[in-house]
Amino acid sequence: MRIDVVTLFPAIFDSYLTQSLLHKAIVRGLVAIERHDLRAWAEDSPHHKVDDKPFGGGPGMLIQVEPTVACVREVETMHPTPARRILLTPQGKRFDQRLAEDLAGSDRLLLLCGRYEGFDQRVQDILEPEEISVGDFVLNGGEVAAMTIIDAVVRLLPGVLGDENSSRDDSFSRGNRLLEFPQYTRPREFEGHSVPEVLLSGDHAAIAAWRAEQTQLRTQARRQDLLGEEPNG
Ligand code: 6GU
Repeated sequence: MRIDVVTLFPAIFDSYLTQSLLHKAIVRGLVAIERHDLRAWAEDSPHHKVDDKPFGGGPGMLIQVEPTVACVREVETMHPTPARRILLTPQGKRFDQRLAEDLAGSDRLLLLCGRYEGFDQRVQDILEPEEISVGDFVLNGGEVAAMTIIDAVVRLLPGVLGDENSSRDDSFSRGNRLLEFPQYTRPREFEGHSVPEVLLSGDHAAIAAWRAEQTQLRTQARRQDLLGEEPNG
């Protein structure tokens, strides 16, 4: 998969792309992630300004249509694979595991990160991106949302996770829309808190039954909304 990220703050991604799982996936050639600084497409060359005040008044600044459209068009020509265009905005469709699984099936994503009060509406009208939000709260910009999407999608790509920690049984994945059961490792006892006996019993059927029960109890207590949903939907 190739992921192009258009942003006013490419450096926000620096440490994220050079650590841990993401770094390994990039080094192994399973994903290529390219950042593009929108300011490089600014009309005004000394200041590289890409924002202006909203017509009709109101607080804040909007990202302008000309540099954004020029940038997206040029970035798309940098590679022959057609891109699925995504604009990160709190007005978008809510991101979830099902959408992550859907995006993981694409060969190329183009993520457009907004800042300030957002983009001139003509960016959406002309480029017709899918609009995605990562939740009902407001971030200072789309960069953290873009990293959220990249993180959720890349771990689903074939070969990124080893077999021993496959994403198949993750909470919210297609096969499993419930919360995960609690897990324990050594020591068996810490500050009076013991590991449940059943997990030390070696009785695999009893362990599986306990875990299934914990999954139900947790989901019931915390996320009743998940129990109403049909699996594999
Ligand atoms: Cl995608 N962007 C911003 N700025 N805020 C958000 C968001 C996106 N998703 C939730 N809040």
